[in-house]
Amino acid sequence: MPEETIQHINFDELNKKAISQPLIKHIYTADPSAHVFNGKIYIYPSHDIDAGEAFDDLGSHFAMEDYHVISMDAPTSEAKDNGIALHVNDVPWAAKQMWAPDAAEKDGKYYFFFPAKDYDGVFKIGVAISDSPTGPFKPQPNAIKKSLSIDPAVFKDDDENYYMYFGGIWGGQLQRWRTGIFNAEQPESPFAHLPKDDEPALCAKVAKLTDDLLEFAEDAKDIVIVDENNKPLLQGDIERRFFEASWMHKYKGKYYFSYSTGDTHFICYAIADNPYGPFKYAGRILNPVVGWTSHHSIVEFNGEWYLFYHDSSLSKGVTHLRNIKVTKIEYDENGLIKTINPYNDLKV
Ligand code: FUB
Repeated sequence: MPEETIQHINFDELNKKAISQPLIKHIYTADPSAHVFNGKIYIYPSHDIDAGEAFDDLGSHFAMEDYHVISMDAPTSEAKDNGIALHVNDVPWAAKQMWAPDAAEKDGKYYFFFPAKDYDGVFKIGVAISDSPTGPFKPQPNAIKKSLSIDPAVFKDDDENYYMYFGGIWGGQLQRWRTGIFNAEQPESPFAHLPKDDEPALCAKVAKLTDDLLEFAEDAKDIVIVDENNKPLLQGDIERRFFEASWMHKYKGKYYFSYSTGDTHFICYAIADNPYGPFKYAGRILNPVVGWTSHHSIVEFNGEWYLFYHDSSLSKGVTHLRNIKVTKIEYDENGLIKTINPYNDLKV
């Protein structure tokens, strides 16, 4: 995830044209997973810092150490930072890189899901528990068994089953698990072990969670995204294939799987009749934002739908110093989401 040139961007003009402004400005935040618990919005973001790591295609410069929970009474209200909810030093198995998290509520308890690299440099996913949606969260001593890669998103279905969607390629290491065993060869290469361009794309994963939400109840399955001819998207289809940042929401009985295309910077989505898919590619939700990464969540509040997302406008384009934002989303009469241009007619 190298820094791309931002010389051409006039940030005063960009901020004027932006459809929304940073929700908080006193810390850098990214990867906002938003939920409505007890009528209030809680956002579970990454907490970006400048740890002085060199930029590379593995995302080593995303060296985050802790998490803060942000709360809002409504999407237009002031956002409140509730302080440190979990720190890497409190997680026995986690060494570094606290990347995009999520949370779920069950029976009055709050479960915080987060990826981090273990002491062997392998991304796993952990869970931590609290009686409060804002934490502090007490981590389980070990990562979730058979968890791998990054970007957990936990979806509660109407039948009270909970599913975790996860995975990310390049620095997210999903391609290293293709045989079921972690492939540690060529550790510096984000591209080694990827499928060829004319092969089916690597898929995000889904696993139903156990009743206590602490483990996978089944082996993770592939989230296959198919094109207009019902053929799986190919790895070379870089404007549509999955890269990272899974999210699931349900609209009018259909399952909407949304995700980032990474190096082409779109948030796209695909639709299915059940939580496992296959999902049919349906289009773009968000055009590219300032900064290399794009990551989002979608949530309903008082009958309206909102996209929480991030860009790097607050840091004037520093890719690993991002800020969370929110905007409304709209569906057409066929349930398709209207594509959002984050800076109106200005392209980045
Ligand atoms: O925040 C670190 C990583 O950047 C996330 O895990 C990815 O989704 C991307 O946003």
